[in-house]
Amino acid sequence: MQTIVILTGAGISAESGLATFRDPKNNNKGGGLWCNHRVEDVATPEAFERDPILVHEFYNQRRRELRDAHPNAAHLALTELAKNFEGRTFLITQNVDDLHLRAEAGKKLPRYKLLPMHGELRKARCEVTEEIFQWEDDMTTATPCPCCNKPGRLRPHIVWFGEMPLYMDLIERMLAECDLFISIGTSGNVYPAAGFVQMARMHGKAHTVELNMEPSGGSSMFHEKVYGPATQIVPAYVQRILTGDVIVD
Ligand code: BJW
Repeated sequence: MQTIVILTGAGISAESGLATFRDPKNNNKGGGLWCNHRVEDVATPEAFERDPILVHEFYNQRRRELRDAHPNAAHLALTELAKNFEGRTFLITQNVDDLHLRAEAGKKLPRYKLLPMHGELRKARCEVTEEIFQWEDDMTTATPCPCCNKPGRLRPHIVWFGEMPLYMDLIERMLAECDLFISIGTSGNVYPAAGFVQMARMHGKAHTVELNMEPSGGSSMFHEKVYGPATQIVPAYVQRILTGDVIVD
């Protein structure tokens, strides 16, 4: 086995205390809603144009919550995989939190690449110049842009509905080349990520595995499925890979 592609979603960060998007049992976070708004209503360029104060507040709140969150055993297990697997590991995350990055803790992992395809909460982007900045604090319509020094030009560096996800060329290449595709903690509702399992099977030779709390929308597409909390099933599956217990043709 030479190449592993992993796709993660909100479920991998749930046990770090970060809310998922669509879990009806997400009771203290309003059933997967944010202040009665569906993510589809706040995460669009049209919503940002219509009500930038509301959209900034959505991301400011999540950026604040991220300060108290820490990588959990599932994030750490994937870093161990990247460190010890002798082939290449591509970790595509739909999450905009930085918990995979923090799990790496500055380690040098030469055959590994992290691809945050829906952007990064701790980054801001100038709508005029497209320049990207590290961003830790709240952002408002009055915040001056660091490159043009004008207010109203900064937006969260997030891929909203209707926008093209990042790294798609590399992702499509890797899906066609990979031997093992693992999907972790995602409901399979949002494209193109929801279609990666089909791409890995149709264009490539991958063995496909779903690790999730419950069957996702696309669960029938996977060769192998394990259900349970990510902090338990991900370290166990990584152990299986590293001990040669996952056989791929
Ligand atoms: C646990 C757990 C535990 C819980 N352990 N597991 C009609 C048909 C097809 C497509 C479209 C369509 N109409 C529009 C589209 C396209 C659209 C889309 O998919 N819409 C759908 C709503 C239908 N997609 C787009 O617009 C994308 N761009 C695009 O398509 O560009 C064109 C293109 C063409 C060709 C090639 C490529 C591109 C952009 C999508 C942007 C998504 N953005 C968001 C918000 C921004 C980021 C942010 O604010 O955080 O990204 S939406 C939101 O959903 C977020 C997430 O990354 C994404 C996925 O959610 P995820 O991670 O799956 O979370 P949940 O909550 O849904 O699921 C959690 C799972 O974890 C559950 O299964 C739980 O069981 C599990 N779980 N606890 C293990 N402890």
